[in-house]
Amino acid sequence: MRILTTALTCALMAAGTSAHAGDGKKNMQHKAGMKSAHAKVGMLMISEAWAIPKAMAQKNSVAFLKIRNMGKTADRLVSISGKVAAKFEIHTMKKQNGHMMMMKVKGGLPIQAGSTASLDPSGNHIMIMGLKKDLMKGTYLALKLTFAKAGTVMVMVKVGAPKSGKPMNHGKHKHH
Ligand SMILES: [Cu+2]
Repeated sequence: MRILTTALTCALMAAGTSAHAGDGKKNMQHKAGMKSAHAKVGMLMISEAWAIPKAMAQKNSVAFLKIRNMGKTADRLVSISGKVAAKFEIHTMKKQNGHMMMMKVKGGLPIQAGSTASLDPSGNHIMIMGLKKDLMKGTYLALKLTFAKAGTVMVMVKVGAPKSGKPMNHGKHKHH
């Protein structure tokens, strides 16, 4: 129920701002002070953005989010950038020789029309590589997502697992 409520709130907020946007292609992001872990760009709705807390010394972390495509055409998440780390990659997990391996998604992550691409601890994720600061629980980090068609949008990613999130140890997976 929590997910539905969040989506609904987000839809209402987006609807509220669209009247003032003028340019339909402009990103309708929330003011930085609002610290909302969701955003909208074009027909894409980003929600439930969160990252695993890590100390800078641990070098890497992982972020998750959901992208809902309310449009009639498919899009792709092609790149991610941000100030907290040197590099960001879209990864997927595959079982190889009995081990879970992470691999870079080449050519971007597809987001089919009318569906939701879910990045969660069981599969696809945003790999945050080369941390430049600690990711402390309860803080937010800004990520810029670039889509092939919808363009770019900033999303505030909450550090710390959401209540519904299962605990996991991502660090134990073999990298590439
Ligand atoms: Cu990864």
